Amino acid sequence: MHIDIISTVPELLESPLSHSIMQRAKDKGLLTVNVHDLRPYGLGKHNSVDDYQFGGGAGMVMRCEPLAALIDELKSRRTYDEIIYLTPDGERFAQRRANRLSLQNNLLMICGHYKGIDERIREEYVTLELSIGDYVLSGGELAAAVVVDSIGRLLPGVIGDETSALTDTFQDDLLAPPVYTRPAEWRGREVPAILLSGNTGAIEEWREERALERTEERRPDLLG
Ligand code: 6GU
Repeated sequence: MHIDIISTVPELLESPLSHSIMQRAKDKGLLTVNVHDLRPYGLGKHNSVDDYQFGGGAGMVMRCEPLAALIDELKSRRTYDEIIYLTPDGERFAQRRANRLSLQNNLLMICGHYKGIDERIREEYVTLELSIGDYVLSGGELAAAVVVDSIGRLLPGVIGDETSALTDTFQDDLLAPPVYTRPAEWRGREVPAILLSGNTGAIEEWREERALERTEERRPDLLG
């Protein structure tokens, strides 16, 4: 998969996408991510990318021309399956969408700042608008990093244990059961004996019960 990201603060995206599983995906050639700085496409001698909003009101709006110039350049090089705008008024991002996006080849993500981008860019180019939750971030970059991470780890071959992405919380609409590692006793707290029993059938049943119990307690909304 290839992902292009348009940003006025490309530095914000470097670190989160350069470690751990994301770095492994890149090293294995399964994922390439290019962050494109919008600033050189800005207008005038100050490379302006934003302006006051028509009709008045606080907050700047990102202008059409710089975004269009960069998007057109990128579109001339690739055919995108989705052009995604990260925005708090977008569709709430969830695992189902991550699963679907992980099957695509080319994605373009646009990170807005200030009051957002001119509505006409959304009409002209954007095919999918995503929000990562009901709170406001100062820009789309951290949201883009969240979306890229959640997609990247689903690409076949990225996670060592091929089954582990499938047993995640949310993958089957249940929260994950508790997990333990050595030592078997720590500060007087013992690992549930069943997990040491070697009885794989009983262990699987125990995990399903704990997952259901935890979901009922913490996220009954997931059970519908
Ligand atoms: Cl995608 N962008 C911004 N700026 N804030 C957000 C968001 C996105 N999702 C939740 N809050």
